[in-house]
Amino acid sequence: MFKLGGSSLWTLANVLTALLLVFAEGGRSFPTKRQDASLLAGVGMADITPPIGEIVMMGYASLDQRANGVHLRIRARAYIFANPSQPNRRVVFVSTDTGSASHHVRQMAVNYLKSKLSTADAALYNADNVMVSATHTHAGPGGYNDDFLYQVSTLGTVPRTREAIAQGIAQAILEAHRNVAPSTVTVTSGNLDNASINRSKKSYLANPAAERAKYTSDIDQTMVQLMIKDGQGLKGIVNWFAVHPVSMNISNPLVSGDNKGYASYMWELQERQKGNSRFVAAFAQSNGGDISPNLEGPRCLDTGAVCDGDKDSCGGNITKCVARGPGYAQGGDVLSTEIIGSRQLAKAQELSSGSQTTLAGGVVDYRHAWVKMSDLQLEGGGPQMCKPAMGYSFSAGTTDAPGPGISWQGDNDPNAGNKPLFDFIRNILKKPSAQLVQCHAPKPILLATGEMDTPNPWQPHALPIQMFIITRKVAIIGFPAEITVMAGRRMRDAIKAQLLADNTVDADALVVIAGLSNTYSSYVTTFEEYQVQRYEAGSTAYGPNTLAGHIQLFKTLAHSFNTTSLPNSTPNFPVTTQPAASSDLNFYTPVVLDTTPGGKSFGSVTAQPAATYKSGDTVTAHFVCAHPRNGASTPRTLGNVQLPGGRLPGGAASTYMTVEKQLANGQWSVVLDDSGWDTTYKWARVGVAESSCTLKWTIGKTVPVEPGTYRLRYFGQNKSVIVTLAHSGATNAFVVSP
Ligand SMILES: *[C@@H]1O[C@H](CO)[C@@H](O)[C@H](O)[C@H]1NC(C)=O
Ligand SMILES: *[C@@H]1O[C@H](CO)[C@@H](O)[C@H](O)[C@H]1NC(C)=O
Ligand SMILES: *[C@@H]1O[C@H](CO)[C@@H](O)[C@H](O)[C@H]1NC(C)=O
Ligand SMILES: *[C@@H]1O[C@H](CO)[C@@H](O)[C@H](O)[C@H]1NC(C)=O
Ligand SMILES: *[C@@H]1O[C@H](CO)[C@@H](O)[C@H](O)[C@H]1NC(C)=O
Ligand SMILES: CC(=O)N[C@H]1CO[C@H](CO)[C@@H](O)[C@@H]1O
Repeated sequence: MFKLGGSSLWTLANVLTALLLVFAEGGRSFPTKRQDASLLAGVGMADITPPIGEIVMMGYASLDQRANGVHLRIRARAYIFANPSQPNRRVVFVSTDTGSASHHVRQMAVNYLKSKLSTADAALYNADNVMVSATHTHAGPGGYNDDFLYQVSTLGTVPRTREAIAQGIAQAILEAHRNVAPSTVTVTSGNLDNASINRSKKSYLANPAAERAKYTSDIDQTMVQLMIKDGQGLKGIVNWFAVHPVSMNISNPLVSGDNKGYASYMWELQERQKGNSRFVAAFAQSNGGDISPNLEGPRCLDTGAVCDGDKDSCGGNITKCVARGPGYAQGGDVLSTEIIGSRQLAKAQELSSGSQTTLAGGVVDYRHAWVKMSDLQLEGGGPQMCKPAMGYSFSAGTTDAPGPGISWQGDNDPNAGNKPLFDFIRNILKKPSAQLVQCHAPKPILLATGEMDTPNPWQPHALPIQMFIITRKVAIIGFPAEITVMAGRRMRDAIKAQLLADNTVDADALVVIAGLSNTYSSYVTTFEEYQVQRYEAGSTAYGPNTLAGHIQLFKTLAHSFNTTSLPNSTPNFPVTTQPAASSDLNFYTPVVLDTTPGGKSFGSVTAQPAATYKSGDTVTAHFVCAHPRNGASTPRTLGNVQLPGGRLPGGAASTYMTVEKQLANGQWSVVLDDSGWDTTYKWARVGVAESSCTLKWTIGKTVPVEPGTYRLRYFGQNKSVIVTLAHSGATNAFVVSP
């Protein structure tokens, strides 16, 4: 979800301020194909956690929600597939724990990757065969988006965020590249109950009754899973299920992969505990545009009553109406994340032990094109797409995180004159042209993004569209937006029909939508849902026919698997070039100086843990610390402690904290870092340049712990005008009993 959040007028004022500021393997050989191998496959994973410390999270677009700590480190998970008869024709699927994807970041990742490979191997990868799909967690730091509307919601671009994500993607692909080997790749699907609800039922009900009658539910329960095995056992899985990772709410300040990140973490942890350290499990996004994990539905914050269904408000106030997750009463959003993550994990593991279709024979292939959306004309003399624009209800948000209450979902009366203030501010930015207003009707335009190109385009004019086929059994659509359940079903059906008509796939083939791939262009609803103008429709960028346009484009792409080449540029398929990278502009003040309270040094402990704990308890300690944007600690700077296998236990390149166990010889050994579910690191600014950090460890929550003597350690880097220095601090030792 993306909305003008927090206090929306302030956000609009912010946009204005922002604008004012602006104006002032060739030849590689493989072992001979084994009897059970069906494809070549490789898997890899890497940390992508960007700098934290006052960086706005991408997703809720609330300037108040800053990344000020780490719960679960975010990751890129990469998978390479090829047919053994064409080992150099590869497809690379990458799922990232990010709010959205960026074509600029993907290009940077491909460039990093190529720089690490031989010329022959570098030729195997390019942006055309690499698909990067965001899980859509709302708990990842922003600063990487391609277009200004999304950039401004996170206070601009942060070059180090882009680099961290791009380098992590490249690292994950590199790891996968190195272990590409004959494997048995299978696919299976099933239905997951009780992990999602539809948050825009009124929109869904606008779809034709005959169409709705084909389905049992207003959610998409389909879970599709690829599984990769070889002689050594389970190597990886890629799972697609449609649900928003908004279990962690708009107040959460800690980096997290949310429910999908939790599912990945838990399965990978279980395999590591069995000694299978190479296993990578992606829980990727699909057609979850209108799907919430907050199963208890929208309730009034003050009374707990069910909200009024028409406007999702409490007596007219939408800000009070917030959906509750299943853990609301017992454990807040962390428990809700665990519940929704565990349900996805349980179904995924059930699928992994059920019957499978083996992917063998048939080609593994890809298609990619850049198309200029507003030049696209529907076939048969149909209407043309609109330049992008966002509607009033875009600012209403959803019941997962409502807006400020100036607009509401379902605001589709352009003549009501109900927002004189909005219109006033909007018109300072850009009064929408009459043509734009007409094209988007009945959407009342809040932001004429398609007519705003300063300092960068506010929304994309051109979109990357991409498709993979993996044998005759699986097709993957790299969809550059969030798509609703019914819109996604129409898309899948249309693509399947095209692929079947071309005899490109078998009748039992599965077509998967990989949501939020390669860039971000907000939402896509059906034409009928668009008329209702709830949040998702108000955020459907290219007008009422946006879905029809995408279906036409992807059908053309699908058909090109049969004709071997893409058509030349025409109004029906307006191919264009990749847009230039946008300028790196941001409104963050740099960290200039870190200071400590009188008499204290960096790393001194201001609140010690207790002397003894039992498994299940939470250990807490407070430290005098420095701004986390200066950096964490790497294994190299960790000092005189033993690291398991020479690297951090969570596999990340750096950490803000460790849990250490005392060995018989008195030395300390790292058992946990900041990357897992059992630890949290949280920073807070004190006064002007002082900082306080809180470290927590819930003993044995997911990683079993032996009784013994332990300590918590904090790591940071303090900055003066000229130099940044690493420092650390440790708590007193404490005893953990069973
Ligand atoms: C709506 O509810 C929010 C949250 O409880 C509150 O802050 C705000 O004042 C309310 N607005 C009106 C107009 O009552
Ligand atoms: C769904 O989950 C809730 C708890 O979140 C539980 O109370 C309910 O029984 C579950 N329903 C089904 C059908 O499993
Ligand atoms: C988010 O969840 C936490 C508990 O996990 C709660 O304290 C907080 O009030 C919630 N925020 C909102 C906006 O609901
Ligand atoms: C295209 O489809 C036709 C009809 O099924 C088939 O005969 C032909 O081989 C396909 N061409 C390609 C290039 O796949
Ligand atoms: C950073 O902290 C270290 C350790 O406390 C201290 O020796 C050093 O002087 C500090 N550097 C600056 C620039 O404040
Ligand atoms: C058909 C269906 O799944 N309907 C559900 C839609 O979501 C609401 C909660 O918002 C449920 O009560 C319905 O059962």
